[in-house]
Amino acid sequence: MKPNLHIHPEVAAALRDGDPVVALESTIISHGMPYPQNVATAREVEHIVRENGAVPATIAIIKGTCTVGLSSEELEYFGQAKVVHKVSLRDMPYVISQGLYGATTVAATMRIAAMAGISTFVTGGIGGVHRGAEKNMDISADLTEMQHTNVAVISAGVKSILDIGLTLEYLETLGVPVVTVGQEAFPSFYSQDSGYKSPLQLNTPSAIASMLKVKWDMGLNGSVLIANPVPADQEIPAAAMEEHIVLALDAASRAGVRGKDITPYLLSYIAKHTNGESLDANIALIKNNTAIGARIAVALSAIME
Ligand code: PSU
Ligand code: MN
Repeated sequence: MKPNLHIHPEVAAALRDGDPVVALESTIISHGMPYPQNVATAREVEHIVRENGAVPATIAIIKGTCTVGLSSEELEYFGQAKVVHKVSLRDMPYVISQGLYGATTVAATMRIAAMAGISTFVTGGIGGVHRGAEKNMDISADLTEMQHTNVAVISAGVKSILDIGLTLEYLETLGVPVVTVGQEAFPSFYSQDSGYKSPLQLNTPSAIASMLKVKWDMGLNGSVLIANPVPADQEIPAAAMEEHIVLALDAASRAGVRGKDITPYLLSYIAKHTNGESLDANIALIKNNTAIGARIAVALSAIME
C-alpha cells in the first residue's frame, strides 16, 4: 500500500474481489452545502450506492492520511468542522505533510480514488472554466485532472456559475469525452438544459460502461464526464438561475473573493438567496447521479477482468 493512504476494510475487500465501488468527494460536504443537510445528504448518498449494488467510498484527508471510506463520525466531522482545508491537487502535499484535515475536490478525489483502484466517482457538479477566464485564467484543476486520471466522473453537468461553452471546449482540448445520459442537451446542474448540445449521448449504464472499457483498454487515459440531467420535477429553469448567478458573481467581485474561495462563495450565496430552493435541487440531483453512477460501477465491474 502507498504511504499516507488508508482504505476502509469494506472498500478494500470489495476492490480485492473486483466488486463495484463508487468514490464520493468531501468538498461538497465541507464547502459545498450547509450543515446539517450536507451530512444528511452524504449519508443518503452512501445508502443509495448500496441499494444499487455497490460499496460507497467517501474520500477525504484525515490528519494527513488520504482516507478512502469514511466512518459515520468522520462524515459528521467533515460536515461540521470550520477549519477543514479545501484540497485540490496542488494542496495535497501541504495538507498531507502537515498532518491536517482536508476535504477533497473532484480533482483530488479522483487522484486518491485512482491510487486506491476505484474507477467510478459520483459528484454534483465539477469545477470548470470560469466566466471571464480569458482575463482571470481561472480554470479548475478538475479539468486537467480529467485529462490524466482513469476515473469516470458522474455529475449533473456544469453549473452556470462557470462558462459552460468554454468548459466544453476545454474538455475537448484535453481529450475528455462528454456523454449526456438520455438526452441531446448538455445539462447545467440545476437545469436540464444549458443551451449547449451535448457532444455525445448514451442512454444506459451498460453502454457507458462499455465506452469506459474501450477507452481504458486502448490506453486512452483520462476521465469521461458523464452528465446526468436533474429530474424534471426538481429543476430550476436556467433563466431563473441566471439572475441569482449574476448577483452572486457581482457580490463575489465586490467582496474581493479570489482563487479557491470563489466556488464555495458562489455556492453559499446562491443557496442563501434562493431560500433553499437551490439546495433542494442540489440534493435531488446528487441522489439521482448516485443511482446511475452505482449502476455504471456495477456494469463496469461485470465486464472488467
Ligand atoms: N460545484 C458544485 N458543487 C461543489 C463544487 C463545485 O456545484 O461542491 C466543488 C467540487 O468539489 C469541485 C470544486 O471539485 O468545487 C471546484 O473548485 P475549484 O473551482 O476551486 O477548482
Ligand atoms: Mn479556480
